[in-house]
Amino acid sequence: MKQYQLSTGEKKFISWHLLVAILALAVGSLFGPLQAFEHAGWDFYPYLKPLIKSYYQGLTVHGVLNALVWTTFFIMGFLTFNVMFGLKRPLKNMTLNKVGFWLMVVGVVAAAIPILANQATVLFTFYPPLKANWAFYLGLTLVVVGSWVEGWGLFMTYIAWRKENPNERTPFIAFASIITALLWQICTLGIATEILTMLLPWSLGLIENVDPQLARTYFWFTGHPLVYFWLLPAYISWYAMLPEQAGKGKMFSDSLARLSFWIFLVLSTPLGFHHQYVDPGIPPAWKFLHSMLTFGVFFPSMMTAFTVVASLEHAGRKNGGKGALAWIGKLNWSDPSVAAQLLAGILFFFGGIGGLANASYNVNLVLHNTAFIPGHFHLTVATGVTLSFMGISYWLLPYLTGKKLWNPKVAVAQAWTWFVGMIIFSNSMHVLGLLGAPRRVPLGLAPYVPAEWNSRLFQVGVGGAILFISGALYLTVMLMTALNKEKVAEEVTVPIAESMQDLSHTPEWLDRWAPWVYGTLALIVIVYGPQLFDMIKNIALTSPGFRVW
Ligand code: HAS
Ligand code: CU
Repeated sequence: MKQYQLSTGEKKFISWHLLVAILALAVGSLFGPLQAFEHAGWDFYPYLKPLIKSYYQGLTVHGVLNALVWTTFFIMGFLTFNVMFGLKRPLKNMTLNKVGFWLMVVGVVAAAIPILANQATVLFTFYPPLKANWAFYLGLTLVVVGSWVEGWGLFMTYIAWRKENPNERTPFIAFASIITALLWQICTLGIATEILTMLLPWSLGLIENVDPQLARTYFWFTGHPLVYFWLLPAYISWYAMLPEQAGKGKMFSDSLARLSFWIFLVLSTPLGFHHQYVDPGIPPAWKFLHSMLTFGVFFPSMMTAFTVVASLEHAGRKNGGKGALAWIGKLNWSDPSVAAQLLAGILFFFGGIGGLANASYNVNLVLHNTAFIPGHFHLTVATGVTLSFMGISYWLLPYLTGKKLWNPKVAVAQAWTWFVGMIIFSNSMHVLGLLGAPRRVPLGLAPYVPAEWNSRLFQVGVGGAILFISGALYLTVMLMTALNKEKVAEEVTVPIAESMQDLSHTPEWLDRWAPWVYGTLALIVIVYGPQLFDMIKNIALTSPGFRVW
């Protein structure tokens, strides 16, 4: 059966998202190895002085471009693709989505200028009282607003589809994409409030001081669900695309997949205090409640691990795989898209386990603000998510451009070098954290480094070097594919792993929005409301801004 086709204009629109995403990754990931090298004692920052003034400016570029820009642009492009392809219809209002996209682009440029001018060296969490130039906050706001507008475009498209198809189950990739976009709309209210009521007026000189504790609370209202906004698009691909690519496998359970997305919607936002266990202004009882909910949000990931591995096993056995684990060898490891996503999933597993350590109220006191945390998030966002997105782009770019993927063997090598480099890098970061090494510190300059850190700091540098090679390979493959004169023989088939059961087995309540959305809002009000009310009522605008760089 012939697949639904996107128009040339629609493909171009999605390609633009990819272009901005990959440009951000190209610049942002340049600084990762620089930081790793600094830790190993090979400090290149002094040579960059005319351009980049400090380690912290480099770290800000790295965090903002990689964690915020690369992810958000890739995700909005991928979700838009999923909605159109999944629902087999064009966007309801393409102009609206284009407006959203260009707002995001203007925002990125507005934020980039002060960062590059060393006027916003405040890292990707931009905690006050560190004070950046107003253009930085305005730029971030525009990125968020632009992503909202694109999200509205997706909701309108879904509603239009629903009217045309009142009794059909929403196709999974569109269903999961709409939930992801909705999660984003709800959770970004925190950061929007933080910037619009405090940081922007403060940076413009309209108010003199800020309340850092309240600002951090707003930030983490968004900051934690942000990690699921990154993760869920990768999960969409793992659930509904990867099994097909890995060997014509089917999705083990459509119902489990849908249920896990609903649980993510309900549980992602009301647990931001697990980033604030050491903050003095929040009573322990609330922190404890958020820690319990954090253990709750662990379950949909376990469901995902189970469902995806079962679907992959189906693929492996179809390919002739036998034994308890030997089927793994029969997956299509030679397909770079498959290799990248499988390796991403394997490392993500360990990132998830580290997350449980972080989430434990008392263990967190040992780990917080140590190198363990960047160790954790390089397995999650920088591998589980980023390596998966790289894997997706290995079929998506040829699909969008009609150009053949340039040298798939190099792309496979890219996935493996990322995997190996990240094991070395993140393992040594985790251990360094346990040994007490702080995060966000140019450790190469620190006079207090004990001897037992040295071998680990060296490994951080080695991991960084391998990751640098991997990043360069990725960019080469993308660039050479975009320039490739060789066209794909016929339209690239979009990998879709159908459910093993007929969709009529999926209970109808899993396709009903109201209970889940109301439940989500209610839970947020219950576990954030009282504390936020208290903090806003007692707002203490006491801290002036600091520029420590
Ligand atoms: Fe986290 C800090 C707790 C998941 C990202 N996290 C961070 C920060 C970032 C981040 C960026 O409770 C630092 C922020 C900052 O700058 O301060 N995190 C958790 C927990 C989870 C978790 C409990 N984190 C993520 C994800 C992220 C991410 C996902 C990005 C995408 N994290 C914390 C806590 C902190 C924290 C505390 C604060 C620490 C502090 O003190 O500052 C869980 O949701 C994880 C659940 C995951 C699993 C794994 C399931 C495994 C799967 C793999 C399947 C395998 C496949 C492959 C497909 C249970 C699904 C098969 C292959 C074959 C070959 C067969
Ligand atoms: Cu979190």
